[in-house]
Amino acid sequence: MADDLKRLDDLLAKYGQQHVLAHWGKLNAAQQRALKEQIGLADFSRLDEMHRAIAELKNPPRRDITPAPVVELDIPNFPYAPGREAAAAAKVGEDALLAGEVACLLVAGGQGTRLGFDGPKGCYPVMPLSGMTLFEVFARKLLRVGKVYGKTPPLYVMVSRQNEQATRAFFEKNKFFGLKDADVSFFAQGEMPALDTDGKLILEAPDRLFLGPDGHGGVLSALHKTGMLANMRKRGVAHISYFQVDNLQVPVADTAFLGLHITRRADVSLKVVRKTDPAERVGIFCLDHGKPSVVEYTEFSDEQSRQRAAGGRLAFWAGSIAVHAFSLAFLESLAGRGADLPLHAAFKKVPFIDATGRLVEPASPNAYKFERFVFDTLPLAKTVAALEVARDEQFLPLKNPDGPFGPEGVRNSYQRYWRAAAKLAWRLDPPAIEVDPLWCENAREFIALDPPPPRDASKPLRLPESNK
Ligand code: UD2
Repeated sequence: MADDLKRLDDLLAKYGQQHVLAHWGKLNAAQQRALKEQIGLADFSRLDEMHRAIAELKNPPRRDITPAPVVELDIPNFPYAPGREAAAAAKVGEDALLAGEVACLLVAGGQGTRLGFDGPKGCYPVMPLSGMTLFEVFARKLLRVGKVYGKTPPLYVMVSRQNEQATRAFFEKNKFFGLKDADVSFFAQGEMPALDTDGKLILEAPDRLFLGPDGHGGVLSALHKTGMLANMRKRGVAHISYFQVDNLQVPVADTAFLGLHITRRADVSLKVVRKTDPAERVGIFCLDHGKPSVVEYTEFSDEQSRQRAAGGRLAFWAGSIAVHAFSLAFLESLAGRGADLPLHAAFKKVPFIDATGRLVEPASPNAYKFERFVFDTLPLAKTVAALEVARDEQFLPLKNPDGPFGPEGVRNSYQRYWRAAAKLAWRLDPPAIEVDPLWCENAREFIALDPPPPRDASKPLRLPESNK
């Protein structure tokens, strides 16, 4: 072991990280092996990239931002109508679904720290009357696509080391919510270490470096490394519908959006909602040095956020809701180049062990964590298409323990939307409402389905009533 120790020490010395071995003498053989393995797997060449990301956080690069073109809503009032170009392309999206060319990609590797829920966020019982979980909602949305188009798109779920087991077990326990298990694939994203303010790697235990999920942008290398891109290609997939685990109202395979993406021959497409409050904290779709980009709100000055265009609306109004379509060929070409998306640093609280080996929970941020963002694919694309969608129809993320994006806030907004549909269809206002995602996707479809009025409109309403 003495040789081993010398070799590790030499390697770490090259990068100024010898403190990683500070507790070596107190470790048993198994712990020493574990730490040695972690060090062996660590890609120290990334330290330069991490330092660059910290430098960019402290001194953001100069941006040259201008508004970007978006296909806007045709009818901006409830129950809304998508932009004409997208509506006209919906048939192309339907054909892609009929041909089995679409896969759904759900990113669910985040730690959901803000929500404070003990378990993967997708296991959260979010629906107002049934308590259905987010994962089941998405599964039922997929089953609906299968019912309408004859083919259920395969589902690829990105998980992380922290939640992979719990996520798989939840799907298995629930028999994949009616999906075929062969149509559901889980794959784990990569991890990144954290650095303290002296540039030292953080140890979370005497025998373990801290490692956290590498951000939703880790999806690119994870799809490649785990063989999922090849798996998609083998299945005949050409287009990928990407969404986040927190968005209750997201359509999993929107034909107008997919149609626009395909007819424009876009590499990446995205959905945006209209920002009305300049201070809203969402990434903005814009051109940066002429290239389509999503720029975090933190990189906008107050003046830019408030800038008005002709007609008085916000110049930078297009808030990204983190819903994308990707062409498989584009993701394959990025993976083939071997280049990862850029790293972003964030200054966070990261528990660490002190010189005595005791775990310290810091009261304020103490270290840099690193993530990649999936929207950094935009500037790499030859063509990008952006579609405006109605906020209450398609964007309802569960993020926090309370407030508008907490469970109660989300259930209230959900019910406000569907009660508006009931009012339009029947002139009735049920006290509470839940709509089975397998039955109906949005208020326009609800009205087209022309369901019979409820037997008793004074009671909470679960639709369709035939479900009971
Ligand atoms: C993201 C966007 C924001 C807006 C918002 C919409 C960023 C930096 N910001 O904010 O502009 O579009 O979403 O809801 O993206 N995830 C992983 N692995 C990870 C980290 C996250 O799979 O390592 C997943 C996570 O499970 C979730 C999604 O990515 O489904 C979003 O993660 P988040 O909650 O960190 O994003 P947020 O709210 O900061």
